[in-house]
Amino acid sequence: MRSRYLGRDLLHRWEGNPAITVDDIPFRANTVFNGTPIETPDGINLLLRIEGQHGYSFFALARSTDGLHFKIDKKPVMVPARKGPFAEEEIKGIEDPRVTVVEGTCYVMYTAVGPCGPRIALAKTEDYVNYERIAVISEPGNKDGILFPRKIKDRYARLDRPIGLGRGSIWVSYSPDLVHWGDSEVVMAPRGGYWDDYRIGASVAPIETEQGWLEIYHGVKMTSSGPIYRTGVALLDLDNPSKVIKRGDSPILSPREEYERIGDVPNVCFACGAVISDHDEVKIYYGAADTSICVATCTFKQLLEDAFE
Ligand code: BMA
Repeated sequence: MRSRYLGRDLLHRWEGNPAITVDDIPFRANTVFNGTPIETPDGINLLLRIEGQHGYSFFALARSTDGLHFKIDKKPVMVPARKGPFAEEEIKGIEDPRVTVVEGTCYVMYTAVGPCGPRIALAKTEDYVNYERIAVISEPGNKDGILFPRKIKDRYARLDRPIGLGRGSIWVSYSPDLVHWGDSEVVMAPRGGYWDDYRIGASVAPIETEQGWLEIYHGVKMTSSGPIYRTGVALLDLDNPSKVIKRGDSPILSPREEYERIGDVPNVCFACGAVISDHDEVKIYYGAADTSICVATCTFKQLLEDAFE
């Protein structure tokens, strides 16, 4: 069937994009990107990845009542540990936070960049300002760790992206206590010839639906002028997420606008979280060109149905 979205994106870009740029940051910084939403009784906060002028990344908090217009706290909320057991692991910064609330606790999985490369780490917060580190939970060479919003068969579950043979695939792992992880299985690999043929990783915490876990992921295509990061969807089995029920052929968002094409890393739309309103409107937050944070929307029905056309 000929897709209704041929030649354009399923997601609708917010007219006010980019929602947050470095000009909105109330302290010196190089750039801001890859923010993850946290729903609060007062609205939607974003935990932002900020790259300082020194070159490494840390997190700041942006607050909003409408999920579109944000005000950023005057000081960063989480910076790389400089003493204690996490210091060595975060020596080159902390990146790409993803928030999931599980059984009422707000967890942040993030990338800790240490001397041997990126590892997945886990922290939790009660007030979005103070973060308690729990553990580093992967070996080096892993990124894009995201917790599922509930246990699966009595165990916590996460998606992540170990780099095997230089090509990252999405994997699932399980844990009884959030610290010890195992029973890892591959979920999806890059697809030769497609928009996601070089590398893929989970982007948004899996969304539970009656049909399965809806996963919004990123896929990379390598070109002669570098990678292109796009966003797509897959549906995973509720009891066994390593089983892919279906996977969208086409991306739902591709870099097209100037703010997605031009920046520190060109041609990047890198989602890090989504919020679904009571009216079934989905807001997806994504980093554009590693230089700003943008918002794109669609209806839940579009994500579940049209995205797989
Ligand atoms: C990925 C991550 C993201 C980044 C993206 C595009 O590997 O490191 O933080 O936005 O590359 O540069």
